[in-house]
Formats: sequence, C-alpha cells, structure tokens
Amino acid sequence: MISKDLLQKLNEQIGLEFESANIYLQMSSWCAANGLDGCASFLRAHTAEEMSHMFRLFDYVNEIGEMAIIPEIPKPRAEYENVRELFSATLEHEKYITRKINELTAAAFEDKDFSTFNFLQWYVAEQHEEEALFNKILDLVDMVGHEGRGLYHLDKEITTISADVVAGPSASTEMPG
Ligand code: OFO
Repeated sequence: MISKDLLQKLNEQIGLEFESANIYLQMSSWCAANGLDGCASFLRAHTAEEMSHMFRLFDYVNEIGEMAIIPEIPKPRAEYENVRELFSATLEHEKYITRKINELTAAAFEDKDFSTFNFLQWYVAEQHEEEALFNKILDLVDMVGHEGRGLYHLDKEITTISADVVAGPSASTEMPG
C-alpha cells in the first residue's frame, strides 16, 4: 500500500504535468501571435505530450486503488521578450521537472515502494529526453539566430524537429484513453 506522503507527491506531479502542458500551450499562442507558426505547432504538439505524462500518472494512481486529486494549477506566463527567451524558459522548466521527478523517485525508493519506483523509471528516462530536446532547440536558436531571416529559418527548422518528436517512440501526442 502506498504511503500518504508518496501519494500526495504523485498528485503534485500530476499538477506539474498539467502546468507543463499549460505553459507550452500558452507559449504556442505567443508564437502564433508573433507569426511563428512552426514554433506554435511544435509547442502545441508538446502540450499534448505533457498531457500524456499527466494521464500516465493519473492512471497509475487509480490503478493502485487510490484517487487522483488534481491540485491547483498556476497561471502560465504569457509574455516573452523574444523566442530565445521563450525556449530558454522551456529548458529551465524541464530542469525543474527533472528535479521534481528525481525527488519523487527518491521518495519511492526510501519508502521501499518498488512498484512506484519502477513506474517512475519511465519519467527518469523521459526527462533525459526532454532536456536533450530543449537543449537541441536552444543550440538551433543560437546557430540560426532569432531575428530577421534567422527567425524565418528557425521557424522552418522547428517544424522538422516537431515532426521528429511526433514520430519518436516516447513522444506520442496521443492521450491514453
Ligand atoms: Fe516536459 O516532461 Fe513532463 O513535465
């Protein structure tokens, strides 16, 4: 049986995945409003991926006979100076999520809850991919630039990354039913 403390942490993580989805959805709106349709569609696809992270946790909590409680979700930031600042914020956010997943995994281990510990391994691997993805995008931003013609190329290139992400094994945009 899962401890109260660990259950609360899983519910908090459900909230964090919702928060990630909302952050990226809001970012996609900023991109669309600034004429960056490629970035907007990449971030929208990533929103669906975050929702799949949320559903995976939600289903796990229900499967172990507990009730998932969705916490309050903070309002996402809506304004950015430029697209570099926006993608820099995505990487910082993913680093924060990695820290939270690590804390959660450590708590499961300390509780000797090896079923939950095993379940969380997927998130440990996923966070490695998430950080690598946003690092790659930031490198791209720095290579092509984020002004004038560079911005046009960046928006086109992001569409390619977007296609890779959608095709990737762990990056399904489908929401588990
Ligand atoms: Fe971006 O990985 Fe979930 O939050």
